[in-house]
Parts: sequence; structure tokens; C-alpha cells
Amino acid sequence: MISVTVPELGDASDVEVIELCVKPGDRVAVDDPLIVIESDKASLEVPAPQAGVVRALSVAIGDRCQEGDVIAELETEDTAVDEAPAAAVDEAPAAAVQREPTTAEALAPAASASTTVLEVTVPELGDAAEVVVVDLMVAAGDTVELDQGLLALESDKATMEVPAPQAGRVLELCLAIGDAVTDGALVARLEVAGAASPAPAATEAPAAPAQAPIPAAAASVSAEEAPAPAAGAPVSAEGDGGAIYAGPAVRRLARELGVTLAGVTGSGSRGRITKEDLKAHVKTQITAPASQAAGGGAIPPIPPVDFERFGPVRLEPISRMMRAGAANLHRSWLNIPHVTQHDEADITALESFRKSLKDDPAAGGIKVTPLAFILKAVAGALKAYPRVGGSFHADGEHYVLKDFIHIGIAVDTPEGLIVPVLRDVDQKGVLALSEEIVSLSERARARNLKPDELRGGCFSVSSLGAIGGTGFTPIINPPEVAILGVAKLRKAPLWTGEGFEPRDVLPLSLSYDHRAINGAEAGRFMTHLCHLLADVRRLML
Ligand code: CAO
Repeated sequence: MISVTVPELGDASDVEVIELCVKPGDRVAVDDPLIVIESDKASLEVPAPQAGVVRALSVAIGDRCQEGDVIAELETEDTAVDEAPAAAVDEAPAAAVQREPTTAEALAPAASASTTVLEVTVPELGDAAEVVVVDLMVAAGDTVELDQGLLALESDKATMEVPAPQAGRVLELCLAIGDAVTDGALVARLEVAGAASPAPAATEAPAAPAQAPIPAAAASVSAEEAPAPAAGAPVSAEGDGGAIYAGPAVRRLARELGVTLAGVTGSGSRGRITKEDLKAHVKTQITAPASQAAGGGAIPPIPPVDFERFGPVRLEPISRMMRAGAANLHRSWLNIPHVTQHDEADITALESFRKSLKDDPAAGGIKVTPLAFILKAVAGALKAYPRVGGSFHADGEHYVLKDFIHIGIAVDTPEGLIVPVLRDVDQKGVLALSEEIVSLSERARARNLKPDELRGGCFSVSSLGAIGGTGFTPIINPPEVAILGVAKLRKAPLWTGEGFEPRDVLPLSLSYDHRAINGAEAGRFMTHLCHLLADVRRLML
């Protein structure tokens, strides 16, 4: 553990703490700012002299301090290992626990070291840019088995566990409940016996990352960054020449976000801009009425309403999943020219066969709903009309045709809508698809889907058939270009050529991206789909 003190202040005798950049428990790299202090002439960040974990902050905002005053206690990489649980020290030769091995040592044959420290990181998160820690399943000092969950993460779509890549002892858990993390964030340090097995790269312990040489590109970026103004130096000005009070970390963040600090109002003393000010500014810009941001063609905002004027109201939080879903739907609706093609399939024969499966031992008691047949028929129609399962290429010059048929199903959950994907639907039977629908929808409702189960779809099906309705216009799930809405099956009189017969009629609505699919193709796709559903024996051809 080392004590971090206020550095030499030049002319200034005492300074005020105006910002805390970290909190106890935070992991910092060398030179990460810990606090910001301000004299009457300038502000200055006090950086971490070494990489480590902040164990305590000895100052609060508004405190006045002087050169040499302790501002924080930092557990550095070395001291963290020194203070490893006694049992670990007992069981392992001192050399193995006194310091972390380098990558080379960690990967060396077992004979060279009796223990190795593995850094477990957040695995690839797929579409989820950021996830939140919702459960800590172990504590420092715990012994863990291979694949035992260390902690649980939750995105707006699913919950997942980060498992131990090897059996061992948890030296340190580096995250706390509520922390928002991204791919590669450090989860835990694990002491494992012997040399590290060649685990996936993400879980291998790199040699103290903060000490790794900075690649040339990174070095040139940091050279461009404004240096921390020394105490007593004038506060640097930005853009318009006016004085802008902001530390290097805030300036760096502003550059990353493309924000000109001149437009940001600072809430710190003497108008100093904090990270919170910057984030609030960006949020305001994003949520600002489009008419202000985008000029004449923008969408006029819906004016806010004070509902309490009309009676008592209650506020209910909107789930993360619901918010993410709303953003996706809005983005799709605004970007994609939707057209919806309606049709009806005569599924009398399909229904009679499906109902017969209830008592058929061959079905093994599996619950079979019309949806499994619909997926199978959609797969057949996608084979015949592959453009409907395609996507625009990001280069804007190509269309992607896929040699696989993965189909998403919209599942209604208490937290919001979620679309797990069934893979290779064309290669599976109706019973296997039925089992998968039940499994995916149950796990979607338990928020227990893996990221891989939520991506890769070519097409989606949204079934409201169990609920009701005669038709609806579903919203496309990009990068897909089409989605099928299924409404409630009904008995209807159909003309057979000789008279009317009561038939089972299934209303279907295909919303498609008119840039990708023209109306004639959509019409043919739907006609073919209805044809397949009318006699599912055709799926075997
Ligand atoms: N017409 C009439 N009855 C239907 C039907 C239809 N089109 N589709 C299903 N049913 C029946 C089923 O056969 C079942 O009855 P039985 O048990 O007597 O056979 C009953 O309705 C319940 O079905 P289910 O909902 O349990 O199963 P499913 O396979 O049809 O659907 C799932 C699964 C996950 C898609 C569904 O539960 C769900 O979440 N639907 C909502 C999707 C949604 O919200 N879409 C709107 C998104 S906005 O575009």
C-alpha cells in the first residue's frame, strides 16, 4: 500500500479539492487522475504514481490541502500480491506470490512456477456494448472450480455468468455490483496451480498492462493531449480564446466525444467543467428536440404534458430492455421504408395434423404450436426467395445473400420484447423447433440467453396468434429486411369452387424494406409461404 500525497505546488500554499476522479475500490493505471485540486491560478490533477486499486480517499470535495498532504491510499500491483490471503502464501512458495508473473512466465512450462496469476476479463459481448454487474458469486480468497461462475453480468437483453477459466483461488475481485463494463474489462485475478494453460487470450494474464510499452500510435495520441497544467500555470484556453477550466481527463473525453468545451457549462468552482458536466451536455444534445438540432426537415417533438393536472399519477421505471427495444424500433421505423403485405393461409390440414400430434407417441409429449410449422414454412420460402433473408452490406454497394437460414422469434417478456434466434431452421424438424421455441422463450423470460442466441438472424417472426387480432404491421429488425407478423387463426367460410366450407385461416403480414425487396417479390414470397402452409407435405419436396 502506498500513500499518494499532494505534489509540489510552486507558489500556491494551499489548494482546494474540486473534483474526485475515483472512488475506493476503483482500479487505476499509472497517471490516471485521482483528484483535481485548484489554486487561485490553476487547476491540477493529482495522478496515480503507480497502477493499483484505490483503497481509501483521504479528502473530500471542498477540502483545502497543502503540499505533502495524503490524499489517497493505493494498493499497488506489488502490495496487492503481498497481501494475498495467508493461506495462499502458506501453500505456495514465496517467489510465486510475491509478484505477478510476466506473460512469458505465465505461459512457461509448469516446472518454472508453482502458481500463476490469471487475469479474467469480460468476454466478447456481441451486440451489447455495455453490461452491468448484477451479482458477485465469489469473494477474494474463495477457491473456485473450473467454469464456476465468478459474477453475473446483465445487458439489456440477457444475463450471463463469467466463469473461472481454470480452477484456483480468487486473489481479487475487481468489479462491484452496479459497475458498467465492456469487453475486456478486468473481472478478477485468479491464482492457479502451475503455469497458465493456454486459455483463450482474453483470460491470460498480460504483464502489468500499465507498464507495457505504448505503441507509436498511442504515443502520438497522448502527445497531442493537453498536458496537465502545472500549479501556477495559466489555465489553457480553447477554441474561441476564452478561458476554459477543465482538466486533461475532461479534455481527453471531450476530444473522444467530439465536443467543443466552449459550449459546455461548467458546474465546478470558477466554472470548471467536470466529467459530469460533459456527460450532461452530450445527453442534452442527444435528447434535444430534433427541430433544434437538425433544422427544417426534422421531426417536431411531442410537447411534454403535466399529467398531474388531470389527476393523480404514478411513475414506473422503464426497464433497460424496454428502453433499448424502443431505441431499436424507432431507429428501424425512421430508417427503413416499410411496406406491409397482408395475406391469409388456409392451414386446415396443418391444424388437423398438429392437433393429432397431441396424442401421437411419436411427438413424445412435446408442445407443438402453429409457430413451429410457420418457421419451417418460412425457411422453405426463404430458400426460394433468398433476397428476403438478405441484408444490405455496410459498404452501401452490395447486398448480402446468406447461405444459412437463422430465424428470430419475438418473445414477449415482462421486461420487454426480445428476439432469440433459431439456427439452421431449414435443417430441423418441427418437433426439434418446437422444443427450441419453448426453451428459448423460457430462457428469454428468465433473462438467461447467451449473446450468441440473440444474433445472426436472417428474418424474424412475430406471433400474436395466441393473443388475438386480425393483422398488424410488424417493425423490421435490422439488419434484416423483412419480418412476418402472425395473427390469430380463425374459422372462416372459404369458397371451394362448389360452395363455402369452414376452413382454418391464418392471417399473415409481411413487413419488408422496400429498398431491398420490391412489391412483386414480396407478393411472390407470401404466396409461396401460404402455399407451403396450406400443405406442409410440400416442405419435404
Ligand atoms: N392462432 C391461434 N392460436 C394460436 C396461434 C395462432 N396464430 N399461435 C399459437 N396459438 C395457440 C397455441 O397453439 C397454444 O394453444 P394450445 O396450447 O392449445 O396449442 C396457445 O396459443 C399459446 O401458444 P404460446 O404463445 O404458448 O406458443 P407460441 O409457440 O405460439 O408462441 C412465443 C411462443 C414465444 C412467440 C409467444 O409466447 C410470444 O411471446 N408471443 C408474443 C410475441 C410478441 O409480443 N410479438 C409482438 C411484437 S411487436 O412486433
